Amino acid sequence: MIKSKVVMVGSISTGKSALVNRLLHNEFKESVSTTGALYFKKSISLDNSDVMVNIWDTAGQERFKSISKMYYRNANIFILVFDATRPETLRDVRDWTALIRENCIEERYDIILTCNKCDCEGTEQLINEGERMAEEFGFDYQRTSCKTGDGITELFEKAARKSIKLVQPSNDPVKYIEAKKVDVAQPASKKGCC
Ligand SMILES: Nc1nc2c(ncn2[C@@H]2O[C@H](COP(=O)(O)OP(=O)(O)O)[C@@H](O)[C@H]2O)c(=O)[nH]1
Ligand SMILES: [Mg+2]
Repeated sequence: MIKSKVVMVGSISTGKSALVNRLLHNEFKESVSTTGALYFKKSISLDNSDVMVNIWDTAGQERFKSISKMYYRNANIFILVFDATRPETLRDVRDWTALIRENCIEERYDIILTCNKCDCEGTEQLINEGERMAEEFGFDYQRTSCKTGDGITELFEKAARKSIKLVQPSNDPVKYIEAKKVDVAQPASKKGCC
């Protein structure tokens, strides 16, 4: 079975934990506190295959946009969430994108920009702005509401489908070996000069 590491990122209170909660328990709570377990597993069935997604949620450290390096390591999919009721969270998407790029130089990853809280009133404009930003960056775009459940299945199925493309075990073994060689060579050559 294909395994994929899916990381929830985005500014605080955008609904990252609520999205995970919807996926796992199909429920919505007005106040969820993100403490305790931050790592979840779920098997997602697609037409021809099952994908085991390992979902990493953050617990408040996203407030400082400094999530631990272990979140980025071997990450395949980033679900980058903004809140359709708060424009600043869409502006933050640029910072999150830069952070992902800096931290995932060697990973093969993909990003799904997720516009959450689409059930709220007056969100049309931000929903559209989000779509334009997704086009600008070349990301997939998904609207969601944890309150109504809209878009949640689509979001995680998208993540699973993208994972298959990224993590095919025998995708390109030669490239994989070359990538490993580069990994080992860099620190060794640094050692040599100092
Ligand atoms: N109306 C509405 N509220 C939401 C939605 N998703 C999350 N919330 C609320 O937004 C707040 C923050 O959600 P949370 O999952 O803790 O955000 P996180 O900090 O990104 O993990 C909570 O009060 C949620 O109930 C949504 O789709 N619609
Ligand atoms: Mg949370």
